[in-house]
Amino acid sequence: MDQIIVEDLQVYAYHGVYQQENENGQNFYVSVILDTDTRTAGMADDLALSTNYGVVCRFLHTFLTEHTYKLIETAAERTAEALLLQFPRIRQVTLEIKKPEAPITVPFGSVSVKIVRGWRRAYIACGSNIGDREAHLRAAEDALSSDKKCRMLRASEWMESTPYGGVEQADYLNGVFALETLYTPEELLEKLHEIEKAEARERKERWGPRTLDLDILLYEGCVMHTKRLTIPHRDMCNRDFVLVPLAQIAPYERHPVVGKAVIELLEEVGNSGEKHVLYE
Ligand code: A4P
Ligand code: MG
Repeated sequence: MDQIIVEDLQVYAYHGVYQQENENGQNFYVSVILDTDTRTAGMADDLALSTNYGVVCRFLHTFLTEHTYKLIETAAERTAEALLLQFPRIRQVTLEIKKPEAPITVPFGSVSVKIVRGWRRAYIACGSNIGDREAHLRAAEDALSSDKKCRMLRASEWMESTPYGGVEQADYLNGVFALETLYTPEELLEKLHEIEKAEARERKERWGPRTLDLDILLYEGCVMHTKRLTIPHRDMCNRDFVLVPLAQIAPYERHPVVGKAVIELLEEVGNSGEKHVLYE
C-alpha cells in the first residue's frame, strides 16, 4: 500500500515514570508511516482526496502534549489509536516515539518504542434460536455498528436454518457481518461475549439453544489456535448456515488454511454435507 511518512516530529511533553519528567518535560521525536491509498489524490492533484500531513502533525503534537502517560508504550498505543480514529483514510500506522533525553545513567543514543496498528477485516457469524431471534441479531449488529473501534462494512440477510450438531432444539436465524476493527482477535472475542451477555446469553450445553451466538470466522488472514480462540473458526467449512450468508457478502474471500474461496467451500458442503439453510 502507498505510504505518507513523517519523520522525527519534535514534541516537548511530560511522559515518564519519574515525577521530575512529569514536572519538567523533555523532547520526544515522533515518526509515523501512514498506509493509505494515494492514487486517487495523486491523479486528481486534490488534497481533499488524501490525508493532510500538516494536519496529522498538528494532531500528533496536540495529542502528545495534552495527554501525559507514564510509558512511551502507552503514549504510542493511544496515539496510534487516536490517529486511526481521526483520519478515516489511514488503514495502518507504524508509529515510533523516541525519547533521547530519557533518564538513563549510562551513555546512549536514543530509546524508542515502535508499533504497527491498523484496521483489520473480520467476519462474524451470528445465530439465535430463543426468543425474538431477529431482535437479538439486530442488537448484535447495532452494538458492533456503534462501537467506535469497529466499522460495519456489510451484513448478510438473516437466514432461517434447522439445528446442526445433534441437539434437539428450535430452528435458528443466522447471518454474517463483515467489519473492520481495531480490536485484536482476543479483544474482539471479549467484545462479542459482552454483546452475547447483554442479550441474556447463558452458556449451558455445547451446540445447545442460545439467544445469541457470535463467532469469529475469519480475521485478516490470521491463523491462530489458543485455549480461548481458534481462527479461522474450526467448523466453518462444514456449516452451510455460515457459508451461505458469508458467500452473500464475501464470495471470494479465501480461507487462509484450506486456501479455497468461500463459494468453493459452499459448493463442497452443498455437494457432500448436511443442508440446514431453509428457503435459500
Ligand atoms: N472459541 C474458540 N474459537 C472461537 C471463535 N473463532 N469464535 C471459544 C468464537 N468463539 C471461539 O463457545 C465456546 C468457546 O469457544 C468460547 O468461549 C470461545 O472461547 P460458545 O459460544 O460458548 O458456544 P458453545 O455452544 O459452547 O460451542 P460452540 O462450538 O461455540 O457452538 P457453535 O459451534 O457455535 O454451535 N445450528 C444452526 N442451524 N445454526 C446455528 O447458529 N449454532 C450452534 C452453536 C449449534 N447449531 C446451530 C447453530
Ligand atoms: Mg460461539
